[in-house]
Amino acid sequence: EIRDLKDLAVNGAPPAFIEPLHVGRPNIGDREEFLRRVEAILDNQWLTNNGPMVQEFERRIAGYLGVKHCIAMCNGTIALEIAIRALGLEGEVIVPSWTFVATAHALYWQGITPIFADIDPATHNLDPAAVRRMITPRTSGIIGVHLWGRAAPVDELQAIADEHGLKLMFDAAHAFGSTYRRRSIGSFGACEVFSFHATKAFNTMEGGAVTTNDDELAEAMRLMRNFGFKGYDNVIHPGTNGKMIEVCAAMGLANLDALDAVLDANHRNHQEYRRALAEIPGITLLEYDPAERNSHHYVVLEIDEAFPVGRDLIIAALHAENILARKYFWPGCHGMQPYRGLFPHAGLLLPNTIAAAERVIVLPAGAAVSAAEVQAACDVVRVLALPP
Ligand code: T4K
Repeated sequence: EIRDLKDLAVNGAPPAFIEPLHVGRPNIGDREEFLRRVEAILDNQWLTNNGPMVQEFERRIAGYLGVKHCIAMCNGTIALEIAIRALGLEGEVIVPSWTFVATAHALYWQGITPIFADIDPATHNLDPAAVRRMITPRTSGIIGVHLWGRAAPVDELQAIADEHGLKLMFDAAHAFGSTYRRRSIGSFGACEVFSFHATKAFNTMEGGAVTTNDDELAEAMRLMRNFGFKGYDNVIHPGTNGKMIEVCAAMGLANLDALDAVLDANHRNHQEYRRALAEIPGITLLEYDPAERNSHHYVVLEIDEAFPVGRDLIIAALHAENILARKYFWPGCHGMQPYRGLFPHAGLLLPNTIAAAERVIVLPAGAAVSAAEVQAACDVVRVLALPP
C-alpha cells in the first residue's frame, strides 16, 4: 500500500505491480462470438476484399452511428489519407498541433502542408478564432479533431469553412460513440474518420472507417480503397489498398456487441479516478460534458504549478510502479519531425498547445483496469502531493 513517499518504487520500495499496467490495453469483447466468426471466415474461404463480414460490419456501424455510409478501412491513418484525397484537399490544411501525429502525417504524406492552429485550453479542441488566423489563399480545408472523444466546435468550424469556401472534415479517431449536440459523431462535416486500433475503446485490432452522408464522396472512397477498381478488370480511378480484412471485421462485430459493458467499465473507472483525485491540489481531471455521450476512454490529468513536483517526475514515479502513464501528444505535432522548424513562430501561435503538452498525463483505462488499480495510480499521485 502506498501511503507515504517511502512507499514509492522511485524511493526504493518494491513496485506496486509486477505486470505493467497499460494505458491502451485492448478491450476484448465476446471471445466465443469472435472465434465463431473466425471459423465462419475460414469455412467461407473469403478473407478480404469486401467480404460478407466487412459488409455486415459497415451496415452495423452505419446503423449505430446513424449515418448513410460507412467505408471500412485497414486503419485510421489510411482512412484519413483516402478521405483527404477524395475531398480534393491540397495546398494548406488547418489542423490542431495537439493531436496524434497521424492527423498531420496523413496530409504531409500527400504533399499537403499541415498548418497548425492552437486549441482552447478548456477543451483541448481547435479554437475557432485561432483557425481563422491561420487561413491564407493556399488554404483548402480544415480537419477538426474530436480529441479525447470530446466533440470539436463543429458548428463554429462549419461556419468558418462556409465563409471561406473551405472543405471541412473530422478526425474522429477518439470519438466512436461520442455525441455533439446529442447527435452521434460520424455525420458532421463532409466526412468523419474513425480509428479502430487495438488501443481504442472500440477496436478491430487494426482498422478504421470513413463515414459520410455524401453518396458521391462515399463512392469515390470505395474506389480509392480498392485500387480504383469498378468490377473486374476495370480501373476507373487512382487508388490504393485501404481494405479492412474479414478477421478485423469479425473482431469489430464481436466488440460492438460488448461495447455497452466496456463503456460502463470506462465510466465507472473515470468516476473512481475523479473521486480519488478530487482533493489533491494542483491537478485537474479533464471532464466530459454530462449532456453528451463519451466513451470515457481517456483519463487525462493536467498538472499545474500548485503541484509540488513536475509532470515528468510524476510520470517517472508511476513508471517505477509499472503504471505506464503517457504524455500523449507531447510535444505537439509542430515539435515533431518533419514539422519541427517549419513553424518558427510556433511559440507565439501555439501557446495553449505548448502549455497542454507540458501539463498532460494520460492514465491507464479500459475494461481491463480494476478499481484497485485505479486506486493505486491515484495513491502515487496523492503521495507525491504530500508536503516533504
Ligand atoms: N488520429 C488520431 C487522433 C489518433 O489518435 C490516431 C491513432 C489516428 C488518427 C490514427 O489511427 P490508426 O492509424 O492508429 O488507426 C497508439 C495507437 O497506435 C494509435 O492508434 C493511437 N491513435 C495513438 C493515440 O496511440 P501508442 O504509441 O500509444 O502505441 P503503444 O504501442 O505504445 O500502445 C499503447 C499501450 O497499449 C502500451 O502501453 C501497450 C498497450 N498495448 C498496445 C497494443 C497495440 C497492449 O496492451 N496491447 C496491444 O495490442 O499509439
